[in-house]
Amino acid sequence: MAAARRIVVLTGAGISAESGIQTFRASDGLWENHRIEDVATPEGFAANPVAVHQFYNDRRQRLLDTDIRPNPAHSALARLEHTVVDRPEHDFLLVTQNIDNLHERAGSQALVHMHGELLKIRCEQSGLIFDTREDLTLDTCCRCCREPGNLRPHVVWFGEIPLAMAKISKALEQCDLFVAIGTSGNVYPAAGFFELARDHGAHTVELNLESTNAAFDEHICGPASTVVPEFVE
Ligand code: BJW
Repeated sequence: MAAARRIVVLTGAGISAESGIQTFRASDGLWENHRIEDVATPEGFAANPVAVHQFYNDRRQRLLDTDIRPNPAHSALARLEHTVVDRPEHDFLLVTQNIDNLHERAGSQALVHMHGELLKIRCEQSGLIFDTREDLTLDTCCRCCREPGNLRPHVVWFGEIPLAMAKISKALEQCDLFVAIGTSGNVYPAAGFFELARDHGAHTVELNLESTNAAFDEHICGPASTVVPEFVE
């Protein structure tokens, strides 16, 4: 860690599990009770927008109404960023697949939400993005076009292109340390990031409850709230 100058960290649902947010593919995960085709594809949304808005409204409500807060893993990554960016010729990018807001609440700033953000919605006509915490009728009419039914969750579904890919690819090609935390490696393109970084010379490390891919250079197994602070400090 001390020798690394350019660091890219990829996080997945596992980093927020100990904050009380469900992962996707565990036996008690989100995909147990919801079919991906129904709630996480453009086709599912076109077929039943009300049900998809409900799925995301429920998750928003849980994020806002409960005592869900960042855990020590989120805080450790925010500290790492501030340490790294203070050093000359060092760089740091945190790429999260998560749509919760726990990284920013922990203080991370060099952050990309590649699968979108739960608390935002987007007008499909104009592309304008709104914060759902503002006074807005979520699933009927948007401020810009006043048309009904143009709003959708600002998230990336299967078959859609993840956000900020150019920025992410550039950082992966330039980094000398790539760290994946709490992601199963089931979903592309994120699942291929470690190979891109490794092919450009980076050391690759996985932190997870269990090893998901033997091809990482290093594996650190354990709960994120314990192993991430240990790894960072
Ligand atoms: C802990 C822990 C603790 C637990 N401590 N660890 C073949 C056929 C068809 C399609 C494809 C194909 N090959 C590739 C594709 C494309 C497709 C894809 O990957 N499909 C696969 C199913 C094969 N991908 C796409 O369509 C993507 N777009 C795309 O590829 O566009 C083309 C393109 C790309 C780039 C440039 C140009 C063009 C889009 C994918 C969108 C994914 N969207 C979702 C929903 C987002 C909104 C929402 O939240 O509702 O994103 S799906 C879901 O999975 C969500 C997550 O971000 C994502 C990854 O899940 P994650 O985070 O890994 O969670 P889990 O549950 O899987 O794993 C948790 C891990 O944590 C586990 O390993 C645990 O062990 C660990 N853990 N507790 C540490 N306490």
